[in-house]
Order: sequence, then structure tokens, then C-alpha cells
Amino acid sequence: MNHTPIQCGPLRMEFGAHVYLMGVLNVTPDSFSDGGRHFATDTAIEAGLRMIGEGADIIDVGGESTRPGSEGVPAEEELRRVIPVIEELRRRSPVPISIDTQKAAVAEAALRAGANMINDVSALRDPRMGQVAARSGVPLVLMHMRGEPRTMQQGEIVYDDVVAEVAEFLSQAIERAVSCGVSRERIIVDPGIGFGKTVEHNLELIDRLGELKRLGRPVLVGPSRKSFIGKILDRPPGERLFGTAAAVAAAVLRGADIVRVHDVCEMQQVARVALAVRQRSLERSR
Ligand code: HH2
Repeated sequence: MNHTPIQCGPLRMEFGAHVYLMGVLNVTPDSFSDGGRHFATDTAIEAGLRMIGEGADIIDVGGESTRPGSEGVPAEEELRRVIPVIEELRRRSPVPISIDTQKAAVAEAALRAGANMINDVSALRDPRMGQVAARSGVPLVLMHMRGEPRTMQQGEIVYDDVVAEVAEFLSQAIERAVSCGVSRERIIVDPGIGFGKTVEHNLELIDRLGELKRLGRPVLVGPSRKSFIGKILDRPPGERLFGTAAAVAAAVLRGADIVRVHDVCEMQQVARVALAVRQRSLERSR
């Protein structure tokens, strides 16, 4: 499906013919795969610039880990972590910056500091987030999560039909955002790989991504180094590069428009080849 292009800072995102690479920049001490690595402002900025050099289309800056079991941090601490990084990246590069936050106050300050997109893994749980997104007019990512990070992987995780339930949740989230004044044309949806899901649920969501495309919005997928890959391969996060490549290729073949990844250089190659196969197959079916 070809969507109306979305303007994200200087980047005009034209879906269908492109897959966009969102580079993960966690300014946190405790993220599951790169926690602590970019916690100092300077190293975070360097990492962001490196990803830009490697071809990232968007840099997703986050100051709060959402790994299973994490407690969350106060807004002041999140701001202290992300704002200097956003300001400096903005000063040094025109590449769009996305703010990965569940808090309206953090999103607002990040936009003032130069961010161009809001990535809200809680899909507007903060009642003010919709207004902030509407007023700023930036693209908004709405993601599915079962419960909250502290508890999402606890107990038995049961869905009757995970894809149908995620699609229904996202459809309602879109309507909630639209009722706050967010333009439908600027919304991007995300099935939330690893957020309250078993290995099978994650695989099912990637395999049936086409059903989420029926929501009529571009789809972002974030499988990078996640634990379903670790469980399949029995490998720690630092050894999930090839597993991530397989998940990215599968997601792109099934229609992903944006992939959120840690390893920009490698995944850009993977995404481009998978996109070439996807386009070939579309041409043949025309
Ligand atoms: N995954 C994570 C964080 N933000 N945002 C979107 N839209 N989609 C995702 O799948 C997604 C996300 C979790 O991964 P990571 O940032 O690497 O880890 P942590 O939350 O521990 O910082």
C-alpha cells in the first residue's frame, strides 16, 4: 500500500518504494542490549553521529529503558539525559530526530530542542500526549504494548489471536489520536515486538504484518536484538546481529516501512536487499 508521504523534519518519507532506518540511541544506564554504553552525553552524541554516517534516516533518542521489568524514571531525569543529546545532534546534523518517550512533558521539551517525531510506546497513555502531538504537527508512532514494561512479560501471556488484538488496539489508538487533533496522515503504527509477547506471538506478528498494513498507516517494526531472537538462537544481546538481520529481512518482505535497529550499517544492507525482493514480487503480481 502506498501512503501519503510524511514530512519528518527535512525528510519526506515516501512509503512503498523505500524502507527507512531508525537508529536506536538509548541514553540510559540499563537498556537491555546497549545499556550504559551511551549514557554519557558525549558518547551518546558520538554514537548518534556515527549512525547518521552509516545511513540512518532517523535517530530515535530515548532516556528511559522499556526493557521487561524496568521501573521507569522521573521526567526530570529523562530530560537531563535526552535534551543535551538532541540539542547537539540537531546542531551538528539535519537528520530527523525522534523522541522515544511515554511522557508528554518530555516529548514537548524534546520537540523544542529540535526533535521532529514522537515515538510513544504507550500509545498516548499520558493524557496530554495527544495534544502535544496535535499541536506540534510532527509524525507520531503509536505502539502496542500489553500492560506496562514493569509487568508486561510476567505471568502467562495469552491472546486469542495476537494479530487481531494488536490490530484492534492500534485501530483504537489511531482514533484516540485523531480525536485529540492529530492528523491521521501523520500516524505510524507499530506492533510492539517483545512488549508483552511470547516468541510465537512475535513471529506471528512479523509473519502476518500484512494484516496490520490494512490499518492504512505505515508500519514500523523494532525487532533489533530482542529476546525472541535470543531464545531462538540461545545467544545474548551482543550476539544477535544475524538473528536481527533475519527478522529485519522478514519484516521488510512482509511490508515494514520503517525498521528500528541498533546496527544501522548492517541492517541498511539487509533492508535494501529485502526491499528489492519485495518490489520484484509486487511487480510480478501486477
Ligand atoms: N522497542 C524498544 C524501545 N522503543 N519503540 C518502538 N516504536 N518500537 C519498538 O519495538 C521499541 C521502541 C525497546 O528496545 P531498546 O530501545 O533497544 O531497549 P530499552 O527499552 O531497554 O532501552
